[in-house]
This record gives sequence, C-alpha cells and structure tokens, in this order.
Amino acid sequence: MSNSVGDFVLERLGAWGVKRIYGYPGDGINGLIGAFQRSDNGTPRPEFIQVRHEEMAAFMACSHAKFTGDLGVCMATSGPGAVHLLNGLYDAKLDHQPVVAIVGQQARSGLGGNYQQEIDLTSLFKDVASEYVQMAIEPAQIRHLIDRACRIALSERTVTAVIVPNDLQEQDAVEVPPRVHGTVHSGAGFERPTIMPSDGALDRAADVLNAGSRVAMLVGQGALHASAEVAQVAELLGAGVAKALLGKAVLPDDLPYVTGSIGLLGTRPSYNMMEGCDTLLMIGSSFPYSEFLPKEGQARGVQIDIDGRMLSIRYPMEVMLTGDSAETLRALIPRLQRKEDRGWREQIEGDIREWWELMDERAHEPADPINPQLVLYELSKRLPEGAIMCADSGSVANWYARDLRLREGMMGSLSGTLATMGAGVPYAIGAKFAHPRRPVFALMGDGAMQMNGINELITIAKYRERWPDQRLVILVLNNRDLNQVTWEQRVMNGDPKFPGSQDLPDFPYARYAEMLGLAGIRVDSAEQVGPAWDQALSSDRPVVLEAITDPEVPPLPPHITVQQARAFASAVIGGDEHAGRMVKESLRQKLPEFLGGDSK
Ligand SMILES: Cc1ncc(C[n+]2csc(CCOP(=O)(O)OP(=O)(O)O)c2C)c(N)n1
Ligand SMILES: [Mg+2]
Repeated sequence: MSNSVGDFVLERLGAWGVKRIYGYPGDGINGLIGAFQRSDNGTPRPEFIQVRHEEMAAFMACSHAKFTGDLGVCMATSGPGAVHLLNGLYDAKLDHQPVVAIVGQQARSGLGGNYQQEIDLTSLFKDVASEYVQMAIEPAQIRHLIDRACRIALSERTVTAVIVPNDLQEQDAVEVPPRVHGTVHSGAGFERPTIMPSDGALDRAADVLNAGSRVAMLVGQGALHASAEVAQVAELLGAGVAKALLGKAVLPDDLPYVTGSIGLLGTRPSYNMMEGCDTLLMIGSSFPYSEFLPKEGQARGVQIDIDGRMLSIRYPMEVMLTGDSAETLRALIPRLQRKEDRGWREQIEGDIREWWELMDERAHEPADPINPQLVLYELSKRLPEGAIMCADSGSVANWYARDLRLREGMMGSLSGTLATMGAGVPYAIGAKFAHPRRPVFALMGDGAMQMNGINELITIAKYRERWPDQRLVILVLNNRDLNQVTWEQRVMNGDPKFPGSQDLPDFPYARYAEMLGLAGIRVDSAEQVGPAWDQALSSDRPVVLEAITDPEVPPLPPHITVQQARAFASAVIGGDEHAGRMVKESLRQKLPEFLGGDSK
C-alpha cells in the first residue's frame, strides 16, 4: 500500500529525529492519528503520547525542548483542539524553545463555508507561529512544509505550525515532488552553527571588563551549556553571579559567589550586587525588570546573546556581543586579566553567607500550619543526584528561586517569560519522558493543580509503568489561596485580600493520587515534612506530596520600597481579613529589611 499524506507527515518528522508527539485526537487529524499505528515500510515514526488537554501537549513539547535541546512536537485537531494549544505554544515562543505544532483542519472543500469546527487557523497562529505558519493544500507541499517548520523552529528557537486539512491527510503522499516549475525540493536536517562575535568586539568587551573593579554577572538560560566558562570568568573578574529564573541551573547554588535569583523573586545579595557594581556582564538572559539592574549610567555594560534582537534592551550596553555564550566566553577568557583586589568578591561572598543563614531562619519560623519555605528547605537537603525541577507560577516560584539549592548536574525550568500557571505538571511529564531514569519534581500551588495539574495526574498514571525510575514527585502547596496574587494585591496595589477572587476550595490532592494508583502523602505539621520527603523519595511509584501551608508567609520582593510598604499598610488599614497574622508573619520574615538591615 502506498503512503498517505498522514503517513508521510509522521515519517518526515521521524526523519527529523522526532521520537514522540504529544497530542489529542479529533476528526481534524484522523488521517494523522491512523498513521501512528501503520509502519509497514520500517521507516521510524514518532510515538503518540495522549494527554488530557491540548494545552498540556504544547507544554510537554516545550518541556521536551527545554530539557533536551531538541525539537518538541505537539498535535491537535482543528477548531477547539487548535485553540487549546495556544497558551502552551506561547509559553514556548516566549521562552525561545523550538516547538512544531501539527494541526488539523476541516476538508479543503468545506473551507470558507462556515463549516463545523472551521476556524481561520492561519490567522489564529499568525502571532504565536510568527516565523512560520502554513496550511497545506496539496500533497506535494508536505515535504517542504515539515522540513521548513522543523528547521525554522530549530534555527530561530521558536514555534512554527503546519495545518493539514483532514481530507488531504488521506490522499496519496507525494514524497518526491515532480521536477517541474513551481515545486520545492527540500531536505531534512539541521546543524547548529557556531556564532561568534568579531575579534574587535571581543577586545572592546575585555577592555570594559578589565577596567571595572566591581563586576556583576547575570546569567540566563542561554548560558545553561556554559557553566564552566561562566565559573571561570567569574573567578577571573572577582565577580558574583546572579541567575535569572530560567538560568537557575547554570551554576550550583552552593558556590560561594552565586548570589542566586534576581528580581521580584530574587535575593538580597543579587539586589545589593546590582546596586553596588560598576560593570555588568549579562550572558544569555532577557531578565525583564530593569529596576533590579544597575541604574543607567552607574555601570558599564557588556552583553552576550545568541540572538542579536535580544541585545541592549534591558540596560544600555556598551559592548554587545552576538554569539554563543560558551564559545564567546572561551574567546574572552584569554583577554581577561585576573583581578587581584578581591575585596568586592569577598563582600559579595559575605552577603551570600548571611543570606543563606537568613533563609535557614526564615524556613524555621513557625507558621500555621506549615511554613512553605520549610518544605523547600527540607527538599534541598535531600535532592537526589540528577534531579530535574519543574516549578509552577504561584508563590512556589519564589521558594524555588530563593530557597531551593540546586547542585551540579541538576536541571530546572518553569514558564519564565509567559509565567503561566499550569506548566509545572506537564513540564514534569515531558521531563520524565525525555529522561526516564532521572528523578523529576513538579513544585505546584493548589490553584495550578486545580487549573489542570490534577487532570494531568491521570496521564502520569497512564504512562508511569514505562519509566524505569519511578521517582516523580508532585509537590502541592495547599494554602487554599491564590497566594502569589493575594500578596501582589496587598504589596503592589495596597488592596486587602478579596476572598471572592482569592480563596480556593479545598481538594484532597493526596487522596486523589491514591485513587489513581499513585502514592499520596499529606502533611500538616512541620515535624512531618522531612520524613514525608524521605517517604516520597523512596516510593515505588509517582507521588503527590500535599503540604498544608500557611498563606500568610509573604513571598515578598527582596527589597521593600517605601511605596510598597505604604501599599502594604493600606491593605492592613483597608481591612484585610488576615491583617493580624499577615503583619506578624511579614515582620518575622522581613524584619531585617524593614529595619534597613543590610546585615541579613
Ligand atoms: C493562566 C494564568 N492565570 C492567572 C495567572 C496569575 N497568577 C499568577 S500566580 C497566581 C496564583 C497561583 O495560585 P496557586 O497555584 O494556588 O499558588 P500559590 O501562589 O497560592 O502558592 C495567579 C492567579 C497566571 N500567571 N496564569
Ligand atoms: Mg495556592
């Protein structure tokens, strides 16, 4: 039997090395779904992984890209399936991940006829797949549409989409287009180039870095493969290194000169370093909040980014190096002079030591019933080798950023730029498929679990038996609140908590996990936390660890401005129902800062 277009789409994706497609069926893609189980000619085809919701398929494709560096692929039917993909695709686009969406469409003969489930998909995907979105109307196009969608996604690190009408999927494939005017003859495969700045630019960058006496480094996900080079440069320059959230795994948190995260979810040492530096070296990051970078004019700036578009948009840089971070740093290293005065570095290291003591104290402050920082603190002590961490977007992102100490060889990610809720569990599933022998963690809020995480536990139950290492732990901070936003409303807007929008109904996360055949552990006191992690890490199956945590422990920014303190006061005066405890916990957690205490 000859191949159909549906067969050929899968074979071509197979030729691109795609092993897995995350998706959900529908009549817009029946001709593709049917092809997954036909492979008579021995050409490898990707496997179909069934999720609960197309948005999750896109998150998993993004997670695959983030944790492997390869292409992620998701698939959805026309109309509603295509619409569902969008948020996950935007997550990938904004975090610069190569993801291809294969989407169905109604039959060509019905298009333009207000047909059932007919949506103008090319327009719908025009923004999210702005680099490449095409609808196939003819079998001879398929080869180059797949080739180009894959190559552009990889080359531009972005999202692309191919729309295939359902009747076309059933047609005979045209694997080699006729050699006539108007056909396109493409090939599969992509080699990543080595992108390097010019020698002149490197010299100028070195001059700036050598002239400075207080260098601050900021690294992001673009430096994830340049850990050794970043460490060497930090050593030469006597610099401290702050990490944007997506770059948390660039350097381990136990190095004495790593100031940790930066920004609203950041640390005091990062804040102090940026306030005090005279030179900023930014590598592979588009960290958005300029108020956490030096004041304009305070520091001379050098930036390295693989994508010239991302240069000098957060701080006016003096030298802009377009290049791969590892290669560029390697070329820079011989040009750098070791700074003999280590005073700045020692100051940073002192700050960091005090910060970790403060983190320890904060984690052990009593709370009602559990202090969420303690949960992350106890996990940090037990993190297994090679752990992969996936954090969601609630208050847990603060604790992930500040309290969790990643060690060498670990990975971690979250929805960095879109900062969407609900990425944590599907990211963890994508990570587990990509690295089935590594322990994987999803760090979740209860709101995000209710939004989609509990549904995706069903996917874990469905596929778990194929994973040789069963360590997959879903941590749920059950605070019955949309806590991150509750605190933003208090501190940024000065509004008291509005229970109508912020309170969450309770849900038995651990019990639900047990119903699915997973393990469930629920803890509601501080003494149970450590033993619960031990139990979770030795479980013979994936675990939901539900911790009942205190919503009045504030995930506040590292530095409280006068304006924020005023807003906070106004929330208290405005009659926040938790005013008493809120103030008590805030003062406990942030007392050093309120006192102007630079000591801690
Ligand atoms: C899809 C989406 N909707 C809304 C938001 C705004 N938002 C950010 S964090 C948050 C609260 C998250 O609550 P939960 O998951 O319970 O975590 P918590 O902050 O309580 O720990 C909300 C509503 C978002 N980022 N993404
Ligand atoms: Mg919550």
